[in-house]
Amino acid sequence: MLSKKMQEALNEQVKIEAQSSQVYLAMASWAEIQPGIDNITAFFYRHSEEERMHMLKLIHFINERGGFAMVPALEQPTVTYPSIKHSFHELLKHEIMVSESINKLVDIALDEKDYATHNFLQWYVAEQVEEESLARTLNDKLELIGEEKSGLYLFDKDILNVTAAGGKEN
Ligand code: OFO
Repeated sequence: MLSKKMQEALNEQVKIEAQSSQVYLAMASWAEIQPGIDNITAFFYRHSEEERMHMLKLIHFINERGGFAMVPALEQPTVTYPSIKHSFHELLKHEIMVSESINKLVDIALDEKDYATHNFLQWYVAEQVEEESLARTLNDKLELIGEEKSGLYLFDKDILNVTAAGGKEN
């Protein structure tokens, strides 16, 4: 059984994951109307789907543990970006914020001696390591290529090799 405090904190995370999905969905829609970056667009759409999966996983966990997962209202995400580079920079900032939030949840689980939730959260801890690492790699690449069209063309081809789920490149 979840404590009230743990349940509230997990419900907050439901909102963060849902909001993450919206943020990346908005990036995807914006990228889709930019010429020639189909793979970047697909990357953002896929990332948005993954965040929804993170949210659903939390919802099921809360409900299975005797709590009630409340589907939250969401904020309007940023809908346009000055450049592709900006959007990836925001993605990294966002993932860092999510990691901090997961770490706080882990702290609460330990405080509450809720070892089941602590165990459940380890999946998110590992996921955040992957997502931050992927976001850093992509930002580093964009830094190297600059804003030139030829660089973006290569970046768009390269991102095909990146799996959002694993954060690995092959
Ligand atoms: Fe849910 O991992 Fe990104 O935000």
